[in-house]
Amino acid sequence: MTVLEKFQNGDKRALSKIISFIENRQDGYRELLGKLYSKCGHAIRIGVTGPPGAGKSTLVNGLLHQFLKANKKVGVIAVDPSSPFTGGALLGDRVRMNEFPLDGDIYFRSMATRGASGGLTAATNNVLVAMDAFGFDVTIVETVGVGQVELDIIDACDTVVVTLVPESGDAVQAMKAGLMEIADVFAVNKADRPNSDRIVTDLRSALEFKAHDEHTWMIPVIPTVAIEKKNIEELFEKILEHIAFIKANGNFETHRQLQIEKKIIAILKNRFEKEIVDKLASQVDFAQTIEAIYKGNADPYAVAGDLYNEYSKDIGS
Ligand SMILES: Nc1nc2c(ncn2[C@@H]2O[C@H](COP(=O)(O)OP(=O)(O)OP(=O)(O)O)[C@@H](O)[C@H]2O)c(=O)[nH]1
Ligand SMILES: [Mg+2]
Repeated sequence: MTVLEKFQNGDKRALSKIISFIENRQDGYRELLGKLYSKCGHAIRIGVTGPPGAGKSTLVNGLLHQFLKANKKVGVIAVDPSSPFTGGALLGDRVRMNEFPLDGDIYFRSMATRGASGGLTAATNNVLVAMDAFGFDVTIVETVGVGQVELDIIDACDTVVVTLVPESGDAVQAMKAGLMEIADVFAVNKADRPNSDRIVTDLRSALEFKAHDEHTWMIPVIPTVAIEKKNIEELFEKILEHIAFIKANGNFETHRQLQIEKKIIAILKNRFEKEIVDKLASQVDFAQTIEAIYKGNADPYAVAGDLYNEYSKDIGS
């Protein structure tokens, strides 16, 4: 049996191999992804983001138990934040792996991003496609909400859970960080800590102020204590409610279609960029050009303009 056949038979080791193959962009990965694309579209995508150590993994763990109870198969991706503060993705995975049997309905994968530059959004999306095609009902992506890349990853999800803690500050800070725009559900975790009521009330009243009517999803704010599995069921239900809400009002479909458009553009950009860079590197003597610009005999706009004109002629032919 080929790896793909094993994958289609539900072999998780084959899934892991296929994910590595895609992640490493081995020869033929595009064709493979093409095949997988035609088999996906079934799994819902949940993003869980928030500051380092907010309790995202613990929350995800709690949600997994809820999904298992509902007889759902779940694939989880932990996007390693490459952060010197946490560096905990591997250990985290190990702990959770022990809790959920390898042959069960839960599958974990962490994205090897340490030291990697760029391409993380595409790689994560591709892994989501592989998990979807494998037959998971739900996929969950955990990221540390820091930069644009993480925001892009989260943007591909149907429902985004933003995790905050009592120490995260107030609603104004959440607004400044753009969290109001990306959150579909707020979890204020570590609600066992002092002053957790304050941020909950604060967020709720800030959200009330946002323009809304009966067609708007009202972002719920749920205090949780992930280590004690407190309010996890409520969080789980809000996630399902949000999915049902966007499916009913058409936003689910619109958002998915927008993701497809973004994907096509990303593939094109990637291929053009690579082609152009390769061509320039083989044909242009940059040293001479740089020297000329440095000496004031040319300017970078004119040089880039000439190169652009020359190359776009080629594309048109
Ligand atoms: N007091 C308290 N501690 C919690 C709670 N939830 C999680 N923790 C603890 O907070 C620490 C971080 O939890 P994680 O679930 O690893 O947090 P994370 O957000 O996934 O962390 P990174 O992935 O490293 O950013 C662990 O020591 C947890 O046991 C909670 O509700 N209350
Ligand atoms: Mg974590």
